[in-house]
Amino acid sequence: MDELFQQAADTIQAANEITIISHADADGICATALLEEHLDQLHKQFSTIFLQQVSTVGLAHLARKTSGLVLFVDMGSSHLEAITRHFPDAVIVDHHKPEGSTKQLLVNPWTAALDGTKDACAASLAWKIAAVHGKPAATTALIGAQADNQEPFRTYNKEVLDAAVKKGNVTPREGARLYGISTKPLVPLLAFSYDLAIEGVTKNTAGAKKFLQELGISTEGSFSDLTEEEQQQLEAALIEKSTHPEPKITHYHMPHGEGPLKDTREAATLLNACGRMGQPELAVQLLRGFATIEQCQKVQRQYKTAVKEAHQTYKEMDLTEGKDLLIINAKEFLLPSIAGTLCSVLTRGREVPSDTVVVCLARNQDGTNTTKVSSRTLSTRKDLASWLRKAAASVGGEGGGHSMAAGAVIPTEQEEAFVKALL
Ligand SMILES: [Mn+2]
Repeated sequence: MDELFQQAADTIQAANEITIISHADADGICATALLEEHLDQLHKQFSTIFLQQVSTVGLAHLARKTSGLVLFVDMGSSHLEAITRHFPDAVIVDHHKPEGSTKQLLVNPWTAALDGTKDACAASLAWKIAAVHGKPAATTALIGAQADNQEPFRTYNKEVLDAAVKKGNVTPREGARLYGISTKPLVPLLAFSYDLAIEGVTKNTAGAKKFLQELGISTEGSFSDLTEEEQQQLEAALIEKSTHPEPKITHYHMPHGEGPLKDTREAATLLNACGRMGQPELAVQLLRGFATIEQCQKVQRQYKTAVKEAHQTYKEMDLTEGKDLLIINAKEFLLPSIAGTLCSVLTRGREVPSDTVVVCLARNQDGTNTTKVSSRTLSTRKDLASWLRKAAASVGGEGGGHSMAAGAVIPTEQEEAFVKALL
């Protein structure tokens, strides 16, 4: 791998014009922040395009808009042939399992007999590349690894962790499986850390309050307001009462951060919300110190509202009903990242019969002229993955997934033909 990092760093250094094409999730955002910072230090001209998903038809469209060196980040390994065909000058920095082969530079742990789900994420790979000629921020890479659930950290992720700890920018601390330790007041922290699963405390704010009172701990304020002794006492009590098989986790505290940027998990959640809301660039700016936490938290609240609104207004969208089937074409009125959530909410709710397949089409707003298709069902009668794959292929798109949750990407001008193919 060291040679790959070196080659990637040298290729970047030699390039005049660079386009980053990255995945709009927390890991892609962290990797992009590291690479953008690196490119700025090298005084390179660059632009960044974020995608919610990668597809052959989307890549063909993007190829017409890019020139110079194209850096694929946190994506691309599943579309090596299309990248080879459409992008003569590309470097792929990705940790997903490669499909097919490419003559272009592929920085991917799987090619070095490493496990891309554990040894490295896109952010830790980007960190390694940036570290060839510079000193990138290890905390940013660690947030990416946390976002992709790569714990326990090993290989390149461990290298990132060690670098952050050595600099005093991260303090690992074993404790209870609490979520929201740096942002939530104590009572909701206990009540809404669902994973702990404590009878009478989880999902029960009155119970959580009582639990604290019985320990003699103030119910006001937050976890960080407690003395070290109180923190230990509280966590020990929670671990003892928890019914989770692994009630302990390691919290990665970032002492120099603010609010959600004090904890790697909370940081990852914030970045993901910005990505889903179509604002991954803002999240990159936050990591690079050019945007505020308040700006990102506002987007996070908008995301929650958008899901609620989609549920309230879906009936006003273009609906097609078939046998045990509801197709919603939201067009540009719904963010594609919310479409899947809407399908889940509807199949789990009472508005549609329990064996209905819900399909939602929403247009990608990433300049690829594609439409994202999401589908969910609670019924086992139909294999959604093969059904969508076939329908998508018939209109020049591609699809796949699982039998009860699947997705597809199609050219936007084929929406009508695609809906017909589903009926
Ligand atoms: Mn990733």
